[in-house]
Amino acid sequence: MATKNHNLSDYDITKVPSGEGMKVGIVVSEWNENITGALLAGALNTLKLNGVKEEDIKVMTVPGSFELIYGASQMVKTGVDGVIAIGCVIRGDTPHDRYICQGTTQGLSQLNATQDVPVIYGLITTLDMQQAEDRAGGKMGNKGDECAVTVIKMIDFKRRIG
Ligand code: DLZ
Repeated sequence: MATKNHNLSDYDITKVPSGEGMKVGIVVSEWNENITGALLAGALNTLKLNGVKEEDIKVMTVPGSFELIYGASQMVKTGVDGVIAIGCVIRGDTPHDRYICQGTTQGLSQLNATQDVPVIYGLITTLDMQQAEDRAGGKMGNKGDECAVTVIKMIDFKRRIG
């Protein structure tokens, strides 16, 4: 469970398989770009730190988090071994944000369960901008780092399971 002021993105680098030879697609939402840009930077940094080569990473942007579903569904067809979907939905004055979160979460879940490559959930859903900043390189870590470690582990899982 998430706890206050704890870096949620800490990981043991010795437990992460080498990412060498892995091809990773990243789909990034342009909404709340200050946050999604920081998440992307974290993901890229951690992928490279764990052996994924720059030329094996494909980054595409989509307008908003809701478009991550279509973006990820197209990205999986490009020959990548795994996809990270990055977005940030911040609570607004109407319930609109909740529909975006639900729709995006369901869409990405469905893709993850039905496609041949793993789709990693890099959507942060927060009550305000401060909470988003805390999770995009702030005191709670960087969700992008966590997604990078997760995609490497899931690609490795697929390779091991055969
Ligand atoms: C419309 C909208 C709103 C209100 N808020 C966000 C948000 O906080 N984060 C985000 O990624 N996207 C938001 N969007 C845009 C939708 O995701 C989507 O792009 C539009 O509804 C068009 O399909």
